[in-house]
Amino acid sequence: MSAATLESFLAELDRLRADSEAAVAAARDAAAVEAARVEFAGAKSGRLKAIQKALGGLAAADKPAGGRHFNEAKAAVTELLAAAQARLAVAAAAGPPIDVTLPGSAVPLGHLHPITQTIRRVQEIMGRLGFESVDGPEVEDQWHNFEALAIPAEHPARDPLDNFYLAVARGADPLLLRSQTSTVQIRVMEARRPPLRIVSLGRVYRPDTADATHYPMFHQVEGLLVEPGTTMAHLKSVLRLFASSFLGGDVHVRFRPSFFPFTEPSVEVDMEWGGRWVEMGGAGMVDPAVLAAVGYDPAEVSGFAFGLGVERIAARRYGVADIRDFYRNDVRFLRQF
Ligand code: FA5
Repeated sequence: MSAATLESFLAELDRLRADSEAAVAAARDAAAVEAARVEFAGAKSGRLKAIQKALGGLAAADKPAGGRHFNEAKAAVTELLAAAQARLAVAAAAGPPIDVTLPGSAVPLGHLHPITQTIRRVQEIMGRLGFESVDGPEVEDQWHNFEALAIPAEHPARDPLDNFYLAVARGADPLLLRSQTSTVQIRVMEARRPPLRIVSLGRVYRPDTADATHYPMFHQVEGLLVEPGTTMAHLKSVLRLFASSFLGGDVHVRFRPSFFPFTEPSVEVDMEWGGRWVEMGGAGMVDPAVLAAVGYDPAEVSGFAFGLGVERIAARRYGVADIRDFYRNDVRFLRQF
């Protein structure tokens, strides 16, 4: 290069910078970056080297300005090449490029336990029938677990329900883990006036030995409706509507005479689904004595109540033969729901 004037010298530097930027931007791999480095910054025949030589041909007065611009251009080109090399090194460390068109690998998500799913489904179906979901305590006093439900201390109905007592201060009323969700009937009736339509779903505890249909901790759905003019026909309709929604298809409901101290008359509720009758729970008309004990007038209102076993209806719904499977914590089993 025989640049004699400062203008042509600076123009050559500008061209070099523009060319080097274009070459680095177009470089897709290490070989292309290396080729750009040799072309622009090569020690023997790089273009920077050639321009540096031309610096000597400038007029003495132009040399300081020419030298300053040359140094700037050299620094810019060097930095450009170093950045391109660093970029490639990072890309190489990150492995092969990602193909965003490939299907992603799914992140395994957990899901709700089948009993929780059943509880939510029951609440949803009963909600559509106008029953509000309410909660009650799992640690209960004897009044709500027994006496208010017309089960006095010496009553034989207490035996299968008497369960896990908590240590309390001497002289205090003993507390226990509730053995049925019927406790919530009493709590709600004590706190509110009719008309009432509630469901309560929760854990209960009994001294039962675990087998295919029993577990010492299980869940119940309690339903309570208190309105003037309520009859057994309403009870049966509600249970049948519930069973049809929950199990799907036309479910038949059968009442068998039974006894619960807090309902009169009392029945066992069976449901026929898939050609088999299965006992789902107990039910009946709220005993007038229970209504009176919570301050309702039995001449004015009547009500029905039912209590179903959640594990039993879940087992029926999902075709599970042994309710103990729900609590074995075997994810291969639980994953199916
Ligand atoms: C009761 O608990 C009454 N409170 C039901 C009731 C409510 C009657 C309102 C009248 C009015 P029972 O003890 O039968 O009744 O239990 C109801 C249901 O809970 C049973 O039908 C069964 O489905 C379920 N169940 C009872 N014991 C167990 C157990 N150990 N494991 C799993 N489910 C059980």
